[in-house]
Amino acid sequence: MLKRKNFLYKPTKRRRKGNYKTFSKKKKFISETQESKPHQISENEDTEEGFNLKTSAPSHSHGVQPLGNLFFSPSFNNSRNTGLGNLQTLSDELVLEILGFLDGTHLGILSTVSKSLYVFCNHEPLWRNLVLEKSIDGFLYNGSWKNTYINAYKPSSDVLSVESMGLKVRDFYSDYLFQSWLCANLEMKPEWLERDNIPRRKGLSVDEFVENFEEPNKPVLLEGCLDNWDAFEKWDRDYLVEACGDVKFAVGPVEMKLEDYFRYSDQAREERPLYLFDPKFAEKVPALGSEYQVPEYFSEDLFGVLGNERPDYRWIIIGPAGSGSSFHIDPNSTSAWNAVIKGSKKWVLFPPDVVPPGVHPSPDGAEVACPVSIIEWFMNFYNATKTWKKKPIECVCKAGEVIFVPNGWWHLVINLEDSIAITQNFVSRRNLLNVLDFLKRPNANTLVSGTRDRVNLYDKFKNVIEATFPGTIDGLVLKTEEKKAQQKKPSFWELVTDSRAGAFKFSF
Ligand SMILES: O=C(O)CCC(=O)C(=O)O
Repeated sequence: MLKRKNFLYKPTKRRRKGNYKTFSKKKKFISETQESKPHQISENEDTEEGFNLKTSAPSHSHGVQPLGNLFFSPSFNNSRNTGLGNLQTLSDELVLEILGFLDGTHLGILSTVSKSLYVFCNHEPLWRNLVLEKSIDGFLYNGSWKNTYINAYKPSSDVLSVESMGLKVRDFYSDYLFQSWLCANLEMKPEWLERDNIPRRKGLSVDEFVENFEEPNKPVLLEGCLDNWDAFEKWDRDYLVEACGDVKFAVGPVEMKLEDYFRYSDQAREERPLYLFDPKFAEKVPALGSEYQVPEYFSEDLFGVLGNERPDYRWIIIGPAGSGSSFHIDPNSTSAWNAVIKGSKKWVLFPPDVVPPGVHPSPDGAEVACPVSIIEWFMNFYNATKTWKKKPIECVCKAGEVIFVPNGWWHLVINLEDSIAITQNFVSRRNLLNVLDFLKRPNANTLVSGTRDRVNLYDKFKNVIEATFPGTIDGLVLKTEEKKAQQKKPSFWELVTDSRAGAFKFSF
């Protein structure tokens, strides 16, 4: 099965920040008199905190309110607890984890037991998991994951059709479920898009790029690189659907026709929309591979010496607004470029020595815990960066622009509109030694990605490089050592200050 791009830090563990003070104000979120309005933020309303809901149809909240609102409720009754009985002591995450073991029929039946179980059993991610588990060959999205499941698998229970009407429950308070709903329905705040501190260059020479950006390992946004791409002129949804026909592409854990993917992405309102991210697109539809060219800055790609045995290196990326990639470092210590063909993407990048707030890599570097969704990271952690000395590099990369992502940099990307992009990861002489060091790590079998032969990749790559470009590795090692020695050598001024300090010492 094809997998989405494997990153150095695989975002496998997810967590939600517990307490959301900003949502505890009664006047914004509760309304006892308006049962049909679960939170007193209405569509497109600007709240005091400046949050805007998406204008298109929001997903179903089933009346869930943030926990803080309970303290303003006259009855002080949380139907979340009364309807769970003895299970009420379990956290929301644990309840959902347990419900995740049920099939569609049993989820449907359980949802009729109490108001609380109705809300939990209709939590869309449960139905999404059921659909994705069963639909390796794709699915036909139908307004919600639950409807999609019912239409595709027609589980044997009448209760399922009743529940798909989407009832609203009174007095149900849960931060976890509320935040899940909110993150699926929030627009990006304008202030999250304001900072634009990346260097932008047009018409840069390759030498200037290497000297000013690749060698010092710094990001840059390059304009005008796509001007001659057929893809830039031709690729839009209609063209791609026509060109790709029944070919299926990797979308999360399943494979889908483009037409079916767009049907999903047009309707989906969820925290983490499925992203089309396919490393074999050019083999599947050769025309796609020939309609773009690697920009001249990135033409050296030493992994090319491995031919078919090279790790995955190029992807077509398609996703709706709100889809994207949460914080990660790119695979195998490679650098990357990412070209936006349609739409636009917000980027936030941190240098290798700064772990982004809210992100917790495991000590061996194989996994990372981060917020459930990208919007959640912006809501809960983005502000923290304002007071940090080392500010992230940020930008909005628009259609026609290419961003250079240097190796080892943490980055997060969110699509601001429906987007189509191409990205490639590469090894040049500037990062060859980093890549070799990475492939040689003792836990290479868990860290190396995009290829089956993880353990032997180091030897294979090193041997072919030595045979193809004799002396290159030794030359680079020598250069690096000289650089280090140069950095260690005290400068003239340091020598002068030292000798003066010494002089003082002696004169005492
Ligand atoms: O979602 C995107 O376009 C960015 C993808 C990305 O971060 C990557 O390819 O490393």
